[in-house]
Parts: sequence; structure tokens; C-alpha cells
Amino acid sequence: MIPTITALERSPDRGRGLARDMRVRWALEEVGQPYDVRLLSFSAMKESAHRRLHPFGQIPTYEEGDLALFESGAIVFHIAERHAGLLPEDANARARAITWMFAALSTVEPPIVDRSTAMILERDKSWHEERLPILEDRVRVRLGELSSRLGDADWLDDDAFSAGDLLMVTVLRRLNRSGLVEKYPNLSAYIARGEARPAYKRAFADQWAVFTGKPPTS
Ligand code: GTB
Repeated sequence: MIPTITALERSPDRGRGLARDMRVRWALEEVGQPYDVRLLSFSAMKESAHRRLHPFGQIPTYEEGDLALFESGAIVFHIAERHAGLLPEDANARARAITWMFAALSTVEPPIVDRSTAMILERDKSWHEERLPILEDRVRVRLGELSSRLGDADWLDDDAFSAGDLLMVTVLRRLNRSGLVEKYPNLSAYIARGEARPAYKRAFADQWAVFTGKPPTS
């Protein structure tokens, strides 16, 4: 059965692959699962028809027969469990890859989202200039710790790409253009390795085409 996911018909990132449908598209491409996309406006996301799928009125969602899921991490985990290629067979290696999925979403993503939120929604506040360096320091702490752990490895565990890397790369990409990642060349190279994967490129091209109506130029 071909699953259907939801995405924004006009994402604020203008097709840079930062909205959270990107990680679901990438996971589906990695495992070779075709999918359909239902595009939603911001107002449609808040209507009751969509809220039946997503209690918080957000994207992405995932529908497959009787199953409806929300939360990008849960959707990627579901895809990784149902298909080969995103989680190792060995039970301990699998548990470690799942640990990295949680680490990406619950330890690394929150300070990055806090910083983006401040940049987008709080620029006009009197305390913005004082708060931003604090938020950026929190991001730097996590980047430093992640960089130390990654070292010169290709991927986070056992040098085999997993759903943990997929989520971590999408989380780190949100810092594009911030100048924060460049201080850690191994993290920049790690992101570039993720972006070089053919499945990533297909997913990126598809979401880019939603915004621009054209394939990416590079
Ligand atoms: N925890 C949820 C998940 O991981 O699925 C979060 C989902 C979420 O925040 N979805 C956003 C949404 O629906 C779309 S990705 N927001 C509408 C709302 O909450 O009312 C949003 C997005 C767009 C652009 C960037 N960017 O440019 O960096 C990042 C994220």
C-alpha cells in the first residue's frame, strides 16, 4: 500500500528542505518506498479534518491503510521498523541507532529550535539582543559534544548510516547559514555526507519542486 504524507503547500523555508516532511521523504526514499504527498495550506492544517490526523494541526502526517501517524520522529521510526535499511539487524546496534534518533530529537533539536524561534518570532523584543547569545551558546555546547563523539567517523554508530543519522542531519541542517556549524569541520562534513546520499537528493528535489515548480539547479 502506498502511504500518503502531508507537507506544506508553501513552506516558509522556500524549499530549502528544512520543514519536517523532509525527514519523512528522505526515510521513504532510503527504503525505496513510493509515497503520495497531500499538500496543505496553513489554514487547512488547523481544520478539523486535518486535526483528526494530527492533534496539534501540524505537518507531517503519515497515512497507510488504517494507520495514521503524526510526529516526524515516530513516522521515521515506523518506516525504519517496517523496511530494511535504516536500522541495523543486530539488536544492540539497533538499540544504539534508536538512541541516536531520540538524541537528535530530544537533546540536539530543542536548543536549535529555540534559537530559530528567537530569530523568527522574537526579533522585535527588547530582550532579543541579550537572549540570542545565550541561546547560541546552548547550541554550541551541543555541537561541541556531538563533534567530540563523532570524531572522524562517517556516521554516529559503527560507521553504518542509520535512522539516527538521518534525523541528526536534518536537525543540524536547520543551522544552515547560522555560521555555528562551520567551527566543527567534522559536523559540516557529516551533514554534507548525508546530503550526498542519492535518497536525500531525491527527497530534496521533490520538496524543492513543491515550492519552485522546478528541479534543483545543483
Ligand atoms: N514535533 C513535530 C514533528 O517533528 O513532526 C513538529 C512538527 C512541526 O513543527 N511542523 C511544522 C508545522 O506544521 C512544519 S515544519 N507548523 C505549523 C504549526 O505549528 O502551526 C516547519 C518548519 C518550516 C521552516 C523551517 N525553517 O525554515 O527552518 C523549519 C521548520
